[in-house]
Amino acid sequence: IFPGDAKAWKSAIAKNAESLKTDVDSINAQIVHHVETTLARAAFNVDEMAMYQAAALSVRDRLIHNWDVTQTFHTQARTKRVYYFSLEYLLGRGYDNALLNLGVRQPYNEGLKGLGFNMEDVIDVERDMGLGNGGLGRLAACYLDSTSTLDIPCWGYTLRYSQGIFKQIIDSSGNQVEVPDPWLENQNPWEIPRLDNAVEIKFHGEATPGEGGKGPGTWTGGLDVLAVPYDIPVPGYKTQTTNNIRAWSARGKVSFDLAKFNAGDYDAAVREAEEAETITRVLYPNENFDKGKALRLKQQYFWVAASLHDICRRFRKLRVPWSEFPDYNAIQLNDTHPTLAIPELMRILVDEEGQPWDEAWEIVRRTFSYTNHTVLSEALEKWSVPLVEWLLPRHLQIIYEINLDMLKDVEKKWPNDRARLARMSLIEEGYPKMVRMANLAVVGSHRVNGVAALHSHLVQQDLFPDFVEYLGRDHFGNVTNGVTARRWLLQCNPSLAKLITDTLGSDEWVVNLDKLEGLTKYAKDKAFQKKWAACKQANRERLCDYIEATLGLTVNRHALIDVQVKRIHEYKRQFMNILGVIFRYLQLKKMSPADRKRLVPRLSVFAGKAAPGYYIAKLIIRLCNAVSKTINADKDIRESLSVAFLPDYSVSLAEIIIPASDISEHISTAGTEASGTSNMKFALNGGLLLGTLDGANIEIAEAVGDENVFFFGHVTPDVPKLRRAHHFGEVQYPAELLEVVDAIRSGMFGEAGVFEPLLGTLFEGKDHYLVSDDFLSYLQAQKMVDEAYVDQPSWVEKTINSTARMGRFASDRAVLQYAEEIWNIEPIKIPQDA
Ligand code: CJB
Repeated sequence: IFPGDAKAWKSAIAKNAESLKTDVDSINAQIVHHVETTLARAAFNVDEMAMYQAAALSVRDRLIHNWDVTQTFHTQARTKRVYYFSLEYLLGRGYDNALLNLGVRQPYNEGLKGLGFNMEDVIDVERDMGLGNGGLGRLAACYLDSTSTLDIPCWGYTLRYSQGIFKQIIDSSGNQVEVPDPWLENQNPWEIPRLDNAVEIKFHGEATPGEGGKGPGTWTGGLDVLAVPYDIPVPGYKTQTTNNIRAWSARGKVSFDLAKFNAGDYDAAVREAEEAETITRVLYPNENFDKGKALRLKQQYFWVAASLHDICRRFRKLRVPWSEFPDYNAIQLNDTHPTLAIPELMRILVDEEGQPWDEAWEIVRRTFSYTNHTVLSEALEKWSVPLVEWLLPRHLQIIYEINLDMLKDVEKKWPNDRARLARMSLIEEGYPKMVRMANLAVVGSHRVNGVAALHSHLVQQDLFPDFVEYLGRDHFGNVTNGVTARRWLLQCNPSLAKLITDTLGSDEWVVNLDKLEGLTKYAKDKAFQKKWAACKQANRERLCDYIEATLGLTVNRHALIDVQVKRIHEYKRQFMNILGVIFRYLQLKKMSPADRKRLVPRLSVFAGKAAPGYYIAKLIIRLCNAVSKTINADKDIRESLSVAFLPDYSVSLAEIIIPASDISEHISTAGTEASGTSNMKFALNGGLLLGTLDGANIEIAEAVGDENVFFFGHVTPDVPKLRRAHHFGEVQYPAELLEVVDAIRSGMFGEAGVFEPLLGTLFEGKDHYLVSDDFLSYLQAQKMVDEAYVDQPSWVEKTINSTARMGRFASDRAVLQYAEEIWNIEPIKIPQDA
């Protein structure tokens, strides 16, 4: 195995491993090594950023070591691997997480102290890896953490965007302004460039179908672009397993055209390279919305083609028949974004590997499975046929062939049912015709799942009823989302984590979240309640400090903290929340100072980004800021109510906000939020939920008890008839809502006219998300929160019980369910001597 002298290698490897010892002195030596050599700095010249970089590089050395061992072991053991295809990985910061997972946070803490640095300050200079928009990308990050922790061989595949999610600034009028996210500016210690593993990806060109449509076809000519992989190691918690996220970056095949340069055409000399690099220049900043831009389709193909190329190359080395491909590879499609992988694998199998069409199709279906993350029609991906034909001519032929087979089959089962054929076709008729990516994902997979019980039901009932009939019920299922307790409790809430570990006598809950159940015993225990409440207060203070530092706003540090943080979207109804805040403000204004004092003081916290082109969502942000300006400036009210819109919501900001919350709002119109995952994080951190009967809220209440969740609003089956009532103008608007609308129109919160388009969404048949229908019930729920909070012992008991019963929302549970029910893969522990 070793070139040259095996003894020399072995001794060098052993020595090198020794340099990774975890006592404080060794750790400091490793850090100083990077200060002196990698950063080329002297001790007097080390600031917090340099210290972060050096410490992170020393952690990276450990990660790479474990990564090497893991990958070598998996390869030699010929294990099956899962490939999680996700266009987004919202990883956040890596340093603290890696320290905790590697079990070296304590010695690093001490080491840094000795070198004159404070751990929290060093952690704070790290930039988030923001390669995602919201829930979908963060879910992928949690799942990768779980696969490593559970010793399940897994690789994530994604794109390495030069610009991740934009940075949000709020201007003086309260508007969102987007500025680029320079996450790579200071170099990223968490990625390993693999420049020698680049892959060529083709676009455009000419295609001919194979004989009879099913024989091997050809695809020639066209434009080649290079895909360069960057690997991000993902450490498991206290295990050597370190899985990988491979992120592709686009490069021109020729970085510089010397002939054109010599001819004096300087622009043309670099143009091709620049055009290629555009493919991975920026993450599309839309969530739950499909814009149908050509560059996005290019991104999608570039990504899945490079990833499949990689997977197939690895598979060929096994030297087994292609029919065994699904025994070694499971590919999870995270939403429809990677659906082109289905025709691409068909192309590889049929055109390049000479596999018969029907056998290739069998391999494809056994390999892929598809997770749906939304039922919102504006988010369902469709690509225009002319666009697909122009960019990927061979793939369009393959899609047509798949469609023909399916439609013939459907026709056999349901003769002369043209309407059914039209509904199920992979091609939607119209001008232009469109390829329906979800239909393709459904037929090209062996399993389709939604992400919460209600959502999975709606996926079957509303989105794919014909496919349920055609493919059978077993083709569809549910895997309720989950979150990793490593980041979302152990890391973000160290004081509560410590209290839990001390109380349970073990930290086993970190890898077996059901163990939290043991806390219920202490829910009524006064001494324990006191400690529990003290953790919340400390987290509250931390958030108040942050608010003061970023907004210059001093708030009542004993106020109930009411949080809504997530992408800004009409269906998530931040609008209803801020209307409720205004209502509270108007009530407070009418009260005597004594009555005001009796009411539980509130701090309403908002954060979230709006897609740059989403006008109404941006107006919601503006309204939140306008309302906060008026309320926070009102001296009479200040102690009772304040409002903070925190700019630039991110994973690391969530880590500060979530542990501090008393109430968090998950108030989407019933049937619109597929699952939600922040609801799980809040409940896990001893916050109660105020929500609608939507997404995972329902299952959370089942787990923690209805008495520990504040529900309100209409249920999913009510929605169509309420929408109809709006359409026919048969709606009674509650006086409370009209009073709030009048207040906005009066100019109480600045230029009234600015908000007219937003207010317009409530009236004249436009209230698609039923804010007016749920508003009264929302206010009542808020009143119940106020009343419940007064009885502190009972409130704290609720929060303890709620944390204690959140075990089933661990991403570990979700990943194990995928492994057993969908991927057919077993955990495999890396032996000590590997
Ligand atoms: N989701 O974040 C996104 N982006 C999309 O384009 C579609 C859905 C969200 O995915 C989360 C993870 O499954 C869900 O919890 C959330 O409800 C959904 O909106």
